Amino acid sequence: MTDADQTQPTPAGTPDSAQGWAAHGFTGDPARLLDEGSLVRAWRNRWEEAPDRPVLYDDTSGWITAAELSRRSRVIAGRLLGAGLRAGDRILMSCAPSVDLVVTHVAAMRSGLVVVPVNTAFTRDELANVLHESQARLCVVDDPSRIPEGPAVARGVGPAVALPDHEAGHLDLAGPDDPAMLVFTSGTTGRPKGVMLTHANLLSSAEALRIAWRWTPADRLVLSLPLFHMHGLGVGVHGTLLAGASAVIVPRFSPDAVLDAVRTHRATLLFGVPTMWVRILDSPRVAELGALRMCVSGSAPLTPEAWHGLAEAGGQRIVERYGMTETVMNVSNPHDGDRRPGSVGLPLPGVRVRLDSTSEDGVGEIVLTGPNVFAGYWERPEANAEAFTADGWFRTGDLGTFDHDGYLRIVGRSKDLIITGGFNVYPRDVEDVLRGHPDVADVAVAGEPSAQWGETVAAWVVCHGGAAIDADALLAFAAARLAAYQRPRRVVFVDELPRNALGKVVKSLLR
Ligand code: MLC
Ligand code: AMP
Repeated sequence: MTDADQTQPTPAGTPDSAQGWAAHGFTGDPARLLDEGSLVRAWRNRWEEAPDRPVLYDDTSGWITAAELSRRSRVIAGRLLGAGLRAGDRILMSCAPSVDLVVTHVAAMRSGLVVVPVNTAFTRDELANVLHESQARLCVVDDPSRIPEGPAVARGVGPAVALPDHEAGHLDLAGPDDPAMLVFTSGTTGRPKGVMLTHANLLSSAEALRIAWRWTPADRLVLSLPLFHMHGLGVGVHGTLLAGASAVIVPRFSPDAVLDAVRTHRATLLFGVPTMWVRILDSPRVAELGALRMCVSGSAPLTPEAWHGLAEAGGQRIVERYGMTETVMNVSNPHDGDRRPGSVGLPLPGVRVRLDSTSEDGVGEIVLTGPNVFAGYWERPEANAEAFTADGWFRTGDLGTFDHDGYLRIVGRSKDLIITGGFNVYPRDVEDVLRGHPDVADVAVAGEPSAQWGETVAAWVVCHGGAAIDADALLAFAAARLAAYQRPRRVVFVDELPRNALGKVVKSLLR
């Protein structure tokens, strides 16, 4: 699953992905995306080419150069290896964005460890669930009280990992097929699924973006995304280091904070989720976007209204792109040429895209293959069997259509998922929690449209006969068990839930 399979036939009517690659400025063999072998070796090459170049900034650390990143990550790698961690061991990280956190992430990858990034909003129970599944040997957290007791846990305190110093020895030994990250897609109830990403997955995707977005050492990214998801880490951090460029880390997003950073540091790039772009559009400072070379939106749909608003008020034709934890980045609007509102664009270099089970109106499930596609779910053979087609392409669970010239539009999802502000909420997780309330007889959770958040979480609840429960009490119950972004914003009490002949709730009838 790590090699792009160029021999697969594609059904008639499927655009040739290689034409998309050409539109992004890439021709030839996708294997070329892996020329540097692994992400860590590629980074090291950049540091050696220009050791004095500034690479990372935050208000606490100031600027650090490539040579300092190389040196500091070696120090932390020594501490991790000195604590007994070995290549392939998992290291859980759940911290606010900072230069120190990036240094630790780089150190772990250079040591051949497998980084398990975890949402900082997760409750203690959610974190315990991921810890249990991943069997991480070390946890790097801002707040050690979030880590449950467990014999296999050595505590790192703070992103700078307070462990004894130790000689690191040889680093950057990981090969393309070695695991680099294990990312859990949900942690609330049941068994979360861990996405195994190899060094080749991460390198090929970052390299495809470097080419497509004309990312050069002259670029400076304002990075105000969480560093536990593909958007902030796989695109923002990995892409910056691969391009030999620089990033200014703004740990707490606000339009003023990012626009101040753009101005102060003469930035060229800004990446965000649609909620961020909508907030910037509402800011009186939106015209300051004009100072940037390129703005990118992803993780959830950007409405054409917001796209046009940002073009008019901000002078930016936003590049919308489409990614996923399992596949890093898949499709992007082109740097040169038509950037089409409402479309996610053309397949990125190395990625082949087709639609399966297409209906008469041209809507089908988006399936794809390429060197970006993950190595499978951690210890979940049954989930792997469902996730791939008979010919080995990954089923995204997203529904799409192609424009006549091969531009992809995402028109819906076949998976039961709510995306709010760029964070994924699995309705099942929220339903399981609410069902745990003694007065709740039945419950269904679904997304409701929201101009700012894209979708918000809502719950339809049936109470046991005679039970007198109010929405506030139920929300307080949920608040103790769910991360803030997972909590319902609205509770609707109903006598019964609409079900089909098979007894399944018909969510479209709830709203
Ligand atoms: C925060 N809250 C959210 C929320 N974020 N609720 C729903 N959805 C969200 N996304 C909660 C807060 O905890 C708070 O709750 C209340 O909403 C208001 O908070 P806020 O201050 O207005 O929000 P803020 O902290 O500013 O966060 C908004 C945001 C953040 C947009 C900056 O959500 C964010 O960083 N999103 C980015 C997510 C991301 O990186 N996704 C990438 C996934 S990778 P209370 O109870 O305290 O009032 C992926 C692949 C790909 O999908 O293609 O990229
Ligand atoms: P995650 O598992 O958090 O990586 O979320 C991946 C999902 O985000 C995808 O399967 C899509 O449903 C959604 N997504 C990402 N980018 C876009 C986009 N530009 N437009 C619409 N949906 C998107």
